[in-house]
Amino acid sequence: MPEIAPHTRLRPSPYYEATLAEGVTSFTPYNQVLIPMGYGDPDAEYDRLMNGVSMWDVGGQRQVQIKGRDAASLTQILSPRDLSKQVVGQGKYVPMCNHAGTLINDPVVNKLDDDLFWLSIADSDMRLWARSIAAERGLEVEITQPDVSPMAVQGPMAPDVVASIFGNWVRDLQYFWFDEAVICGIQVKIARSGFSKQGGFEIYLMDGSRGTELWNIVREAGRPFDIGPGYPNPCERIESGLLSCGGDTDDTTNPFEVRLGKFVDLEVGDDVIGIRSLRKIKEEGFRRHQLGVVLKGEMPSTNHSRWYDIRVGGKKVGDMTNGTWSRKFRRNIGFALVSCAHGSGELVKVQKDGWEIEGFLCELPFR
Ligand code: THG
Repeated sequence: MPEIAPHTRLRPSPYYEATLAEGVTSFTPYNQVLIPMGYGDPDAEYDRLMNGVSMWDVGGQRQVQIKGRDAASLTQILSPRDLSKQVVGQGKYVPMCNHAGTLINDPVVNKLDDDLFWLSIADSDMRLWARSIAAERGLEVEITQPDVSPMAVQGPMAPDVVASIFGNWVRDLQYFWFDEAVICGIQVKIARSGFSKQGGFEIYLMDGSRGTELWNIVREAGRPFDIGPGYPNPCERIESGLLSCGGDTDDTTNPFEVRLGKFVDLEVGDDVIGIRSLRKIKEEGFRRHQLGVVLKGEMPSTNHSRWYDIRVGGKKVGDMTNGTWSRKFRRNIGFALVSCAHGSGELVKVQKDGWEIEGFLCELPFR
């Protein structure tokens, strides 16, 4: 494989050196930051997440900071989910849309103060977006990308590791809530969150010069629990039904199509971007929906790097947007974005690399 040429547009995270020392074998760019996607032993990396504890460099989950008199107004204008009851110290998962109601990002919105928010973004430029909207609407806000880089600690033993560093109070944090902490003089925020369904925490490092130190603190605390490095695990996240915005969505996907309708509040104000389109889509119905697809055969299929056609009776009905060999179900599984005319239980054929693979559609999450 050719290498990815280094460039100053593509930045290392504060944990970069630490992950090299761990033997990282692959990266993917995310918000122009390199994040690890493998350490050479995918079975062990999956097993640790499912049965032990795993630590991830997710510094690419950048924070778009919105601060100032109109910060709460702007954050709501960007969010078709009602944030009026969000309190300081609480995060909320929010599908953000453009004016057409197309999903453009799905950040965790963290409320740090009444006039201070962080959008913990997926891979698209929400700083550019937020600044444009703020300027067009004449809002008094300052929008920046502060020096904040999350690390995730995920897996059933994550509470033991994080509590042994910061204290037992972390065990009482509710999902998506966060609080401040200091360890060895390093300022962090600790949230009950992370891109897996195995539970855990995210530690938001607030000083990029101390990434290696923080990594080593977690590494040491995790030693009794056999902690090891990991990453947002494609196998686990597909098994669990977690959406990858940009990976499982295209330039016309709306939140209803990809199971995010429950995070859209149609009663939010008319000034919220995309809300009129979303009301219309909800009323008129949408074309596609997201299901699981289970393929025949017990041979692990290789890397999934583009969308594959899904056919019924020789006609294309949608796309398989991502796929993985499921270690849990011992099958190749994936997400299907298909016409609403096709549903769970239906037999389909997936066109992959010149092959036609039989499979069936099912509800998500897989079980
Ligand atoms: N953590 C933080 N920032 C992030 C992510 C993260 N930014 C990018 C990306 N991940 C955003 N996407 C998601 C997608 C799903 C979830 C979190 C972030 C998630 N969903 C749960 C679910 O779908 O079951 C819970 C949703 C809910 O019930 O509110 O956790 O991981 N900091």
